[in-house]
Amino acid sequence: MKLHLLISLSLLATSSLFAKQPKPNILMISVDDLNDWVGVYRGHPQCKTPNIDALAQKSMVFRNTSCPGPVCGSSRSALLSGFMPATTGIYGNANNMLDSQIVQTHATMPEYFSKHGYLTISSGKIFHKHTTKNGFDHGHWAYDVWHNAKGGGRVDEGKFFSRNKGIINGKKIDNPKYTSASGSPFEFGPTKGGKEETKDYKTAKWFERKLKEDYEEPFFMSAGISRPHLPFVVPQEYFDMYDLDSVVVPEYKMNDLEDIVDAKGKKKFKPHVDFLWCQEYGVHKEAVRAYMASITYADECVGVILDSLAQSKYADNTIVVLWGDHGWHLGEKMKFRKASLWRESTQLPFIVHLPGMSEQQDCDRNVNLIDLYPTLIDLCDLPAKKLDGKSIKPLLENPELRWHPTITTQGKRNHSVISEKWHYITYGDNVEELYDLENDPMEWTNLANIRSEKVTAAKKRLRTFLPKDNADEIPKGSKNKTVKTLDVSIKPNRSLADLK
Ligand SMILES: [Ca+2]
Ligand SMILES: [Ca+2]
Repeated sequence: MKLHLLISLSLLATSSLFAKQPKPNILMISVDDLNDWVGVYRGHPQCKTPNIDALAQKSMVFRNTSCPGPVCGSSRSALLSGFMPATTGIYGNANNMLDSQIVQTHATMPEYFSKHGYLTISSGKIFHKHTTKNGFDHGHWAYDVWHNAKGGGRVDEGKFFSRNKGIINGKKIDNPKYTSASGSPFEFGPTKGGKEETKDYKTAKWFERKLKEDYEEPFFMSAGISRPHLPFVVPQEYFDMYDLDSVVVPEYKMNDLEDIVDAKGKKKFKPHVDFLWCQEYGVHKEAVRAYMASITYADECVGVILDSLAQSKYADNTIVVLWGDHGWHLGEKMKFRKASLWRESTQLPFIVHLPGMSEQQDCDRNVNLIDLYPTLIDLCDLPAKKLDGKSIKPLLENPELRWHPTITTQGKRNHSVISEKWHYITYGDNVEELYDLENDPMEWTNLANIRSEKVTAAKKRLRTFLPKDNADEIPKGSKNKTVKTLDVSIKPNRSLADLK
């Protein structure tokens, strides 16, 4: 009897040992400020992204993905910490996630994978960058291997556009209405040199080398591509792919903002300064072409990394995830850039390839970048962890599964709740918006103040998804106490063993 038990136990141990599959590797590619103009998303009829489209052809394409927050800092901090802005108080680009109490006690996504046996490797923009008293905080502290991405490319001054500096096609045209307006530089134009000297291309080549190396542990590689983020400055060859005269400009209505008003009837929004500048100088097409050129350049860099993976021994056991951190307006709702709760800002491309997938599948459910951390834990069979998102592994198995709406937060008490049918927006000052996405995908007609049972019912249901608590914003980084020189030897006082 005793011997029998012993044999059974040893058989059990042996079989479970053999049953244990090696953990899949992860290749996560982030493309900064990439909106739905990616070919497969059909957000623009002309934008060329052959490499991302090729990835899509063997992946799950999530067609309705929201960002946790509609700027780099809040979106990335939520994705990487696993906690929403209303939980952490990280609402904007000036909030460093390390100042949030919950982040101080919980492992970020790469740290959690490192803690559980993965080798984490990163280069390019993954974490939002901050200046600190000790130099730049790149989020380098979260990785086992981190490479500082560098590169440039001198702009061709004769073909340069800058709203802030008052430059149109290389010519100085000062207009204080635009040059004195606030906002980071709105600039675009080609570089004089080729792609070989640019940062993202160099980053891609660095990953090409990394994918040729041998690893004892499974790896989690995070590649951050910085374009199409402003300035839209990329080599001339990408501008040449788009004929300026035939560039299609997004649709907008000049009276679009008039139906978003407070209780006194006062309009909440004005046309954006970049939009007005493009109108006044007739350069909307130039801006759209520069954004598309930047996307096509970013796509080529993504292609270098994906081709390297395909040619490597890791091709068949690596999960590939590609995401943009939020959307981007190019004139829709008389706005440029991000940082709004409208659909153009909150929606982004999100593509997941699992080993063995060989065909494109589409999922229309409302998912969120906050779901990525728990999803990767689930897919790699790491110990479960309580986070704000929810694993979308069930949707990767069955994209038709019933799901639920999701939210985006921009500053304390300002939220967007989106379902496949409706988009509800509520601001701390009680202004509301409601759009019928099926009949009004451009979000032109605000229904929030219309008296109708349908509207009342939609608002009531969507409001149930709002967070119950809204954390106070954590302190903003103080500019006069900061150092901008790189010092990656400085790391926060974090020990993986102590992090939850
Ligand atoms: Ca961004
Ligand atoms: Ca409107």
